[in-house]
Amino acid sequence: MLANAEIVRRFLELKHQVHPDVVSYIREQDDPALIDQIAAGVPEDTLVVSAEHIPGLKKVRDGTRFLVDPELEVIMGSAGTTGSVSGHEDAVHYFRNRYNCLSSMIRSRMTTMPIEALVKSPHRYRDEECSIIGMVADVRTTAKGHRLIEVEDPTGTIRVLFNKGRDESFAEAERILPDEVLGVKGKLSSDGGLFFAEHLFRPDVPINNAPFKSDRPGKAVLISDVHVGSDTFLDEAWHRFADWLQDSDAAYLLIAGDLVDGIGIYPGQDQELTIKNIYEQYDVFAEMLRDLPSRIQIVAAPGNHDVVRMAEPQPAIPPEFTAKFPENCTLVENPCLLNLQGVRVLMYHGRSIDDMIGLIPGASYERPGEIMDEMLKRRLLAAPYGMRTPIAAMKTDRLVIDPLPEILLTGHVHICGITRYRGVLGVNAGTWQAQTAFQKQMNIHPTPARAFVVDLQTLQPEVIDFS
Ligand code: D5M
Ligand code: FE
Ligand code: ZN
Repeated sequence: MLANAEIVRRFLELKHQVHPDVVSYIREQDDPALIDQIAAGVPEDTLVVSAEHIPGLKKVRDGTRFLVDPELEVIMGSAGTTGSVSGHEDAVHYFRNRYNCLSSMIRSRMTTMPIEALVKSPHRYRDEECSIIGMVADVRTTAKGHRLIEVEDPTGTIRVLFNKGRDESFAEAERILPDEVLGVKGKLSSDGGLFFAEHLFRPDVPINNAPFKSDRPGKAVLISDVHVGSDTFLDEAWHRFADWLQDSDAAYLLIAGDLVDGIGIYPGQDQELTIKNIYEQYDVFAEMLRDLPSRIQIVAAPGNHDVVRMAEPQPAIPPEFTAKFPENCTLVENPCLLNLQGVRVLMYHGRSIDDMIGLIPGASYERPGEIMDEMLKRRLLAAPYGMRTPIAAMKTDRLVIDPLPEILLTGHVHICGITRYRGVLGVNAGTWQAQTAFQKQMNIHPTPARAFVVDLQTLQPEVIDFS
């Protein structure tokens, strides 16, 4: 199998730099002849060989877009669709559903075998390169610094070792999260008890992913974490934003959760509240929305400070709190998938970012865009079950990213970030709350009072600072 460094070196010999997407494509195809084929078609003045230079690889987008009227549709996560959970049975279905969705994405790119086949006839597969797809049941670092994981498919379980000497797969192995689904290529140990990994494969975004763009004008404004009721809510900045919206040509306003600060969310919170009644917090928020132009379609989802259950998917904020909300506001669940003029927006509050920052080496609150890339690679909004992000195990896994959106919108960390991963635009929209005492203690520096405007015809974002 070709190593990354070898692929890069071969292109350098041909006087080309090469994009990592092309490197991983060649590695997955496992066909050294591809390098010459690709290089032959690259125009001389090309600085970096990218996916568009791969012969025969056409940009495709999944599915057809049915345009609706009015041009806002909640594809997934409309109010009342999360349902309740009943326990053990649901957890079994839940993980099976996650495995089925994600393994099929990997299986379309590689030939794999059931774990049971390997485990039951180790002699047959010894010394032969094989591939499996499993969900990560356990992940740890050994005393010698290797990465040892246990993966599970519907037929069996096997331990997989990533040797720290294999630089490139090891860097990825260090980023393995509990409960993500991986494809692994490698060889079985002679006693059949261990699988030596050579490469790992994630469900990922296809490199020929072509995002849909609206064929008519339309702009969406993306914000998050308003935290009404907190003494650090930035009232004046919000009013500047509201004034600006009056004259803007925005058609949509999406709010990714933590609409209000809530009550009893953390110890001593009442000391930091200007509005201590949860109904009043939503009433004030409702008033703020009523002051915005009624032509704007508003979509509001809950976050971990809102009044609904913490476990994701979180239900929409119930009617007893939203009686005063304007008619142009649609309340949705967290996460939800929206269709704006054919452009799909996956809106997720982002609680799992806390877990991912704790687990991924080098990840930082300062760069939420990188975490959004990691979500897209795993095609999961939240991988680990049973950490800081509570997950409601239902029959289907609503945290799987499928279908792919054009835009992924998150919030929660109160720090803006922007990313573009294989055509998908990621925006972490920040907050309307200044630094809290807790964040000061944690050395978290928010970037408040920003709104992101995305042109649905070009998918280009613009950030506007109201601070
Ligand atoms: O979260 C705002 C940010 O502050 C987010 O990055 C998490 C961090 N935060 C908030 N509370 C805690 C606790 N208790 N531990 C660790 N990190 C925390 P928000 O959801 O707005 O409170
Ligand atoms: Fe928040
Ligand atoms: Zn939050």
